[in-house]
Amino acid sequence: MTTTAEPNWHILGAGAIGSLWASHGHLHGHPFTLILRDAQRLADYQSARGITANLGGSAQHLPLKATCPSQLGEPITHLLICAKAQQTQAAVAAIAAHLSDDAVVVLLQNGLGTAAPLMQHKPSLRLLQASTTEGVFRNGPFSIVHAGRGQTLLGQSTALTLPPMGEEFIAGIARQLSVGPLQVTPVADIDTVLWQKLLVNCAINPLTVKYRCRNGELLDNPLALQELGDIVNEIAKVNHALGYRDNETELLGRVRQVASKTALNRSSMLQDIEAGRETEIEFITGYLCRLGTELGLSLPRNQSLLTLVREA
Ligand code: KPL
Repeated sequence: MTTTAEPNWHILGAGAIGSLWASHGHLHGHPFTLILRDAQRLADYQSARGITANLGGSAQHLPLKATCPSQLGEPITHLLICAKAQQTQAAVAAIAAHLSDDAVVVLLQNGLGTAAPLMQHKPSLRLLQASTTEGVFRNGPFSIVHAGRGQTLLGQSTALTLPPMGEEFIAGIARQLSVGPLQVTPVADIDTVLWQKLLVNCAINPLTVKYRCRNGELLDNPLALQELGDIVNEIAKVNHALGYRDNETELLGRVRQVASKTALNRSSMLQDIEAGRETEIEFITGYLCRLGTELGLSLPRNQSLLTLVREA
């Protein structure tokens, strides 16, 4: 599938999603280069001799191309950012000197609020955003399991008022990022996709931290289910104030559907808490609460979950 004209894509963030893309790329003749945090992490990766990936079936060892900020040579012209929202600014700052001014950058992560600071940093980047429901988790250092198939959507946010890149250009980027079973579909309105994903994450992720449970267990626990309803009630107010049409019942239906489809998942936020890592809460519930304040809405349930996760 690779032709010599294919651009050289780098992936920033070798967590579950970044490693998933790099693994499928490697297997399908599209060698992405993973950018690891620092020289120590790269040395650890080299000792592990690559990524162990269970992509359905049995685990395999994949010697993916990897580097770190201090060893970057060539300019980065195409960058897929899979770093967690809370790590994005620092991770981009570490490679900024190597990032072409007009690089194509695709932001693929949970949460909202990282795109605008990125553009302030480098105003002529060609920034696209993506959202995925591929189910993947880390089961050890440099080891991932692709547990469930999902959908990946890509588009240009209108919130950033950048020059339009055009459908054909975006379709070309979607094709370049479609590797093996990972298909990336261009969409006209990525802002709505990202917003709806944020709402689902606001409802499910912090509650799984509160109840220390898998996504599906929120539906089996009457207390958690009641709280899910209360949270969605507040979310619906913000949704309405922003002019979106879907009402509280529809939002709750969507949240319940995701919780049920991903019933056996431990949410990414719960996984972060259990591993002692910083969570994405400021870019999920924190983002919603800041928006609520700007809109003059009070969101006490979400605010108290924000506090709970910050202190967890
Ligand atoms: O996106 C997710 C996450 O865990 O971050 C959900 C949809 C809740 C699936 O686990």
